[in-house]
Amino acid sequence: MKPNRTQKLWMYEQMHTSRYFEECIEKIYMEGKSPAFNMANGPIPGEMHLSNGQEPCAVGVCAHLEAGDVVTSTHRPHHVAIAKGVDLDGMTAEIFGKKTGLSGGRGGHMHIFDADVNFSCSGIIAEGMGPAVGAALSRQLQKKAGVAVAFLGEGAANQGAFHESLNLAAVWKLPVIFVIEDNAWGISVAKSTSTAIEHNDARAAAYGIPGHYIPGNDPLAIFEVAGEAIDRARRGEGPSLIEIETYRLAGHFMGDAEGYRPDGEKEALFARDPIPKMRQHLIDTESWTEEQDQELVQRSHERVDLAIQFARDSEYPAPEEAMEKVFA
Ligand SMILES: Cc1ncc(C[n+]2csc(CCOP(=O)(O)OP(=O)(O)O)c2C)c(N)n1
Repeated sequence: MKPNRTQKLWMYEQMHTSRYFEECIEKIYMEGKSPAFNMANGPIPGEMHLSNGQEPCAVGVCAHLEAGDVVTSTHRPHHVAIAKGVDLDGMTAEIFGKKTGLSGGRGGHMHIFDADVNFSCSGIIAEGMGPAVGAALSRQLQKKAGVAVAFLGEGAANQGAFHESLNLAAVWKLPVIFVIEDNAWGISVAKSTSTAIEHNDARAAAYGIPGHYIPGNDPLAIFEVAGEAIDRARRGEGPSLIEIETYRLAGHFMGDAEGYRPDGEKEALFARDPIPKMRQHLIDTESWTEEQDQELVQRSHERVDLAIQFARDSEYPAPEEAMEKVFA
């Protein structure tokens, strides 16, 4: 099923929102971190993993999801959270460690939880797969509508949790979709040195479930394949595995010198930036005008600017609250 105009514009706007959000976070993250780079300093403490370049994976999949569907994401979660409809003010405040954050400022950027739209993520790689399988099982047992989607990186596909989750989901025919964002690098480790096969969709056969590989970091192709897999899960026909070729335009984390990248890789990736490509597609197929484009971009930027202002203006939690809401 191909996306209609409304769905294309929704995907394009979420991609812009996510990209601009990360451009702002990138700048703010560096505040207070010089002359000596200390992760603890500045308005955004801790590690920061940007997802710019990977927006197509998030929008192509989440375009098919409702608030009641479950999504688990990774340590690189912003694009997926935005596409799933996570509260942007609460997410931004969480990244800033503020009291108004979705987890009261305790989780930071790798631990965004929004129960209203059933979104969670984790700094432990492949960790979201078990909870996604559990959410799918609860929907099956309670005969409730809804699917679960677990996003993971290609590095995480070599974790034990990956294989255990696929097996259980396949045996019990659970309504869950596993989406691997293959950005070619697990920190500085190339996929070719960590994984014996070229594409992880081949692993689906070992569990008797459909596997799909989507080249080109193309939101339209992702929309089509994800739509089929999600419909299949909604019909009660069980899980699917999708691997998407995508690109991380930034380092693994902020502060990464990226010395492992071959010469010219970064330039080549920027030349294939999916956002201008989507814009050109809209011009070619949807009579998209410059004026409409500016309006959409401005709207997405205003939304982000407001969320950042909200986060900056919010209070930090009081030190005496540190032991509240934690297991002690
Ligand atoms: C269980 C576990 N082992 C190791 C790490 C350290 N670690 C953080 S990110 C990462 C690489 C992840 O690569 P990938 O899954 O491809 O995701 P990407 O960073 O490319 O988005 C590793 C090994 C971790 N967070 N969790």
